[in-house]
Amino acid sequence: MPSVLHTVADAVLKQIQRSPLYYKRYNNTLAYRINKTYTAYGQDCERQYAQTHTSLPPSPLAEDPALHIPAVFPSEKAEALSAKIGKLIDRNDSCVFRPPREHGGGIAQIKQPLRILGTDILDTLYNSELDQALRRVLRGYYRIQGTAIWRTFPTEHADRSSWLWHSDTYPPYTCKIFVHLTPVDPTSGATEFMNRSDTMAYRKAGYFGQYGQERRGDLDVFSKEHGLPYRTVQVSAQPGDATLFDQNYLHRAVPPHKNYRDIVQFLIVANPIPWHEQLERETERVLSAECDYPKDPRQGATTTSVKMH
Ligand SMILES: O=C(O)CCC(=O)C(=O)O
Ligand SMILES: [Fe+2]
Repeated sequence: MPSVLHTVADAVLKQIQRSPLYYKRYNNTLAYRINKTYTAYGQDCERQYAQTHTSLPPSPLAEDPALHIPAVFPSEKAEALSAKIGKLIDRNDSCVFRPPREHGGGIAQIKQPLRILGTDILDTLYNSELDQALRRVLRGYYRIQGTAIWRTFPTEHADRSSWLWHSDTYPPYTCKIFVHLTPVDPTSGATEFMNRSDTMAYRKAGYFGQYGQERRGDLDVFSKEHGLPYRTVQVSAQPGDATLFDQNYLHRAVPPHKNYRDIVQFLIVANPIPWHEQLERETERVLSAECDYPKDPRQGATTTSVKMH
């Protein structure tokens, strides 16, 4: 049983984490300790990078939630990967995880996707436009923290928690990439995002979309109740295109209505050395890693990680 003192202390901490000064600084409502650790780490990486490079232009995700970068991976290879995913699903291979209906259903995830589907998809990060954009977002070098690949099926029952408006609530100096294996557009499967200032306005009005039970699908209704703008951004993409996004701005998945949607997702974290050198040092870890963030981002640190998106 938590003591009254603990309960009061938790309430005070939550109030601090949900105050404008705090979430504007960190763009999340995480505990102070994790934000402090990631900020110190990210600033160290940033300083090291700045010693040998000219200064970086501003982040393309400073205000906009997402950036479309075409043709980061050959479209025929993207389509071949999608076909391979289809075969694994059809034969109900042991690497296929289908969350049951009571956990949202609607998707099939490939476990250990880089081991099952191969590592060619990592070549994506050699695309110079994507590499430059990532350097601007992470303020220097970066690494692949983890990978997820899943298929989203057409459905009318949008009850997964990522189909509700949410912020992943990840630490600073992180971002996510989608590599599209199937086409998406606003009517079929394109994730919906809000920009930074709108995300902050919703937080100010009390909407955080952090925990499952506080997430809602009807922010259009909330916006009217609180006099807020409801302008959402969706990015159309073709197989082989990337969408880079800040997972802490409010967003939600939109189930496709016609065909399924296949996505590769990378979680990216700032790093003192380039991603491919890091990959050589920790190939085994990267091949198994999911899109959770580690509690401590420094090299060789404990691998305990936190899952939430
Ligand atoms: O599947 C999607 O479109 C969005 C998933 C999501 O919320 C995330 O990756 O953080
Ligand atoms: Fe998310």
